[in-house]
Amino acid sequence: MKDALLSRVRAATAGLLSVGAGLAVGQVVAALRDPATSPVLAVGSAVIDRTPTPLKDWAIRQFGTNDKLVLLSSVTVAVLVVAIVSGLAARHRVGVGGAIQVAMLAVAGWAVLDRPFARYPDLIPTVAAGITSLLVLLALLWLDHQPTVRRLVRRGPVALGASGASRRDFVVASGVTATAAVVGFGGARRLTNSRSGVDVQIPTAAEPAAPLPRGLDRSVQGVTPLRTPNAKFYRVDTELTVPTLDASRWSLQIDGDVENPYEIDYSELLRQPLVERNITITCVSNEVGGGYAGGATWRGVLTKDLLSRARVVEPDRPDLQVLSTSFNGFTISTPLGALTDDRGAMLAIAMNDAPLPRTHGFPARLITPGLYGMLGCTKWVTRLTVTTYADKKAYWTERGWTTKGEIKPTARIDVPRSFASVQSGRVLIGGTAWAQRRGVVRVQVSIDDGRWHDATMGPDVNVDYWRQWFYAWNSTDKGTHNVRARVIYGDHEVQTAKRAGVFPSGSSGIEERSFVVR
Ligand SMILES: Nc1nc2c(c(=O)[nH]1)N[C@H]1C(S)=C(S)[C@@H](COP(=O)(O)O)O[C@H]1N2
Ligand SMILES: [Mo]
Repeated sequence: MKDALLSRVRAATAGLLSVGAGLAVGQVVAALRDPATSPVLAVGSAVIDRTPTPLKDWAIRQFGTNDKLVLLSSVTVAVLVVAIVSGLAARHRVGVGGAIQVAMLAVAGWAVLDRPFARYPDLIPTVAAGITSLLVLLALLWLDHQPTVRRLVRRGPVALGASGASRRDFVVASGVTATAAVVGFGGARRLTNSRSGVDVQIPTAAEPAAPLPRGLDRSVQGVTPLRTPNAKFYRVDTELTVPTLDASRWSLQIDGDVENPYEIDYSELLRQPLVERNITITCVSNEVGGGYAGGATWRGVLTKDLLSRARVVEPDRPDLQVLSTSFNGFTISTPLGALTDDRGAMLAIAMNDAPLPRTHGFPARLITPGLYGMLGCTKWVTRLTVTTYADKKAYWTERGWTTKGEIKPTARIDVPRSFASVQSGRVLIGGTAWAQRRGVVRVQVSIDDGRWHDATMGPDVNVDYWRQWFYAWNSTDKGTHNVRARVIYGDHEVQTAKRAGVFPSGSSGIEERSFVVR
């Protein structure tokens, strides 16, 4: 009885370790070529692309920017369960165990080839993973004296010698395989990271942005800094790994309903007149009070100039869009007008005086003031196609999100934090507010549902940049209090109190939070 159980445990171990070793080899081979071709990531991406929108929103709400990690871990757990099953099956019929692994391989291969622009050589990491896992499975079961494997090997062309192996050999071999797999995963990760730095010189702008004034964050602790450092800038995209594009092989194609389609490469781009602007970008998935917004100084080439060289055929047609495509086929629709009017939309190549980081779209991305990221901020962009909304649908459009995504004006409270406990006396309430294209006029604060008080405003950088604010409140009553903040923007319009969720066109409503005076 006990023997039978132990034998099952060892078979399960063999299944698990063989697939683990295979995946590790797949990661290493992929890291050497292109990390995105790893079978794990390919399957993960395929799952993410097929996750229904409500489930995806739920994952983003529950896990924030870890949503992808959670999805990826679920895929990994599922794979490991199947791996165990393959080991158990091989104990009775080696062919069945092998067939289960081959089926997994086939699914991974399909996922790899299903990626946009995939080529057959992209299968190399998956095939290497499959061969490794089958060989390791056979070797471990052989060492474990599994008769099915012994029979197979004896009949086969290779003579593995007499059966001198002991159970101890199985344990040692398992330990070695597990260690090798862990080292493999770690090594693959380091390889990928070491290739993620960028080393280019971006020329200065012909029209530099005015330097940012001193922000309120210097005086009011906890208020969002006026400029978001690159390393702290929110990141939202559908990629599982950070794309590592090579600037010298990158180019941007401009085509569609234009008289002069053309292509521009990175070195030519650097020779164009560069502009620089301070712009706050925001994600449509940002909840009221959320952190998916950032302010930075962007440097690049105006899309207006890039598109005028292409000469749009009928520029005044109202249904024209620019479909921008990233290196792997992800797409975004931007109204043509937003890229050709005077707001200063650009193809950005630098962020806060540094080359665009890989996480934010290196070598080049779009930045469109006033529109949510999913409608005007394509990262790793390689193509701009002038077309109509009827002809082409972008990635999020197909998933039901709006195509008219003006960023909704909002005020955010940064301090006190939710349920923070503060000293009685002078309580500093502060935060930031944005109303891109319209401009923040002021922020008002209401405490315990009382009347609205004007906050003290931080520097006004420009209409497309966020603005810091604070309000000093003299607290007398101990206990729980609540605070609300709203923005007055543009032509003295008041931020709407109407609540909306993020789908399909961005959240709205007034942020309210509680804190305790002690
Ligand atoms: N290629 C690509 N570009 C993309 C996305 C994406 O998934 N893929 N996401 C968009 C979304 S939803 C947002 S909010 C912004 C975020 O830009 P950031 O990650 O630099 O902050 O990028 C946009 N550009
Ligand atoms: Mo977004």
